[in-house]
Amino acid sequence: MQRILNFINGEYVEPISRNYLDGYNPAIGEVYSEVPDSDERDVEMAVNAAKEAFPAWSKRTQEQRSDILILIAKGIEARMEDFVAAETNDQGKPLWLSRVMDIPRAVSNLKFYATTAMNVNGEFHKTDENTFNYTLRTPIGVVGCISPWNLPLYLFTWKIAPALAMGNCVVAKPSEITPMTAFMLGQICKEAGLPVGVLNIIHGLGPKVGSAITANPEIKAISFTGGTKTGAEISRVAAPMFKKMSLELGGKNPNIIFDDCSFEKTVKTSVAAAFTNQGEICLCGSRIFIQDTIYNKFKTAFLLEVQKRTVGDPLEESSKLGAIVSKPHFDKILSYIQLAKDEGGKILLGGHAVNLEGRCKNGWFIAPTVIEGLPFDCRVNQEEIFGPVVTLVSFSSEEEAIFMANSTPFGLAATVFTDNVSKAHRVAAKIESGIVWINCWLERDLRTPFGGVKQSGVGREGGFEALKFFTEEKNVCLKF
Ligand code: TXE
Repeated sequence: MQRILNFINGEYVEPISRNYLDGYNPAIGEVYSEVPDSDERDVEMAVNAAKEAFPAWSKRTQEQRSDILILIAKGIEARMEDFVAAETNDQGKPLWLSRVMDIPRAVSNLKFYATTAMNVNGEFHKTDENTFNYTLRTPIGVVGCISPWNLPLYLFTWKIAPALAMGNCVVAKPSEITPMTAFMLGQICKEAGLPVGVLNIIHGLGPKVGSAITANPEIKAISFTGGTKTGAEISRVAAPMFKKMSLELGGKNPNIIFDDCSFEKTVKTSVAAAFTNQGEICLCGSRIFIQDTIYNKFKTAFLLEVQKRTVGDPLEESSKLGAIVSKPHFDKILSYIQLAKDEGGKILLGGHAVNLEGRCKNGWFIAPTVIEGLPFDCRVNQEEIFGPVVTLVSFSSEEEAIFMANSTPFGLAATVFTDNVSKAHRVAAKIESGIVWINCWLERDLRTPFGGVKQSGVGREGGFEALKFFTEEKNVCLKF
């Protein structure tokens, strides 16, 4: 049984409560780790360590801080296979996906922000011959980073890297469902020479530990990724305390397919957008809108392609879908499949749990599920399922497609498939989302602003957006 510990002031320590939560390996459906059941006392300890470390860390040169982030990135690379195995055992995703996406992206996040931070400049505004302004950009102080279970180390580093790069000290909480790789990161940071107290990693329940981070008056900014309901709860606490907040929340992303698309590529990309990571990516295209002129042709080709996405043991290279991250989430997804039937949908493929033999016989697996015949505004087409479940809806006009795409409370990402460039730009401009991919999906340039509108979030991560979020700006006006 692997015991996970908090990482506070450069040391691995037990939670003050000495209590632990069960950590599951979703592929086998069994407890395999113990997760600290921390509380506000542990958060207090972490905040004190961060406060202690802040003066020296914030006074380091940018180059010194960036060098350490690069060493942390190299430390992960040196233990790549350990991190890959840990991520898959914890989250349930296929090993090959941890190896090509999650862990390499965590390394890229650290390297990207280490180098981008070297290019952050102040601004200069000359008002007249005797008056000019310059801006000073300074770190905020102690900041809180709270991350979800779908892309554990990928999103954990996506938050802590810019925070650390800009000279802040961090109290970070990974999801209690997938704590393993964040736990391993502490040792890598220590070996990289990150000074004690600069990064503190606390494990435990959201409403207990996450809310203690949100409510702690010494923590001046919160960067959160997770569900929309949780984002609202964090705002309720942090807004009256005038904390800076970056909220990356849920999605219910439309995938609009016009009849003038490059058909084969559209089918393959749509399947990837639907089922990568078991559909547990907030950017997944779960509502597929197909122009009626090609609806049946696309449906046939799409179903054929989905059938190649075998569900299996995440450790098998042949498995395209792995396990669902937790039993509660497994049950939630199955409940939405039942709801789809109740709402009059037709299950074209999947629609059930998958029972594997051998090692994974007690694991939590769901078949990739394709549903048609549902109205665009029913609950299944309006609420985030966050699993391997997509719906097919036909449309006739561009206006109808845009209207249905924009019909949900979310606005995170969208994909549009057409070879008509003016149509692509016209539709992209009208879709209510923070990200639009045209003839592609999950193409990520880390310099671009990342985030959603409506109930998909507040603020943007990525590039200079994240570096600005984790700093304060002061304008100095000089007249002589
Ligand atoms: O979120 P939860 P989940 C969304 C995704 C889905 C959700 C999946 O679309 O909706 O995140 O992650 C902690 N105060 N995105 O179910 O439950 C909790 O312990 C403070 C969007 O885990 O909200 C965990 O560490 N913290 C995103 C974290 O919040 C609390 C990309 C998230 O948990 C808390 C990825 C509380 N009261 C997933 N309650 C994007 N838009 O980029 C829980 N937590």
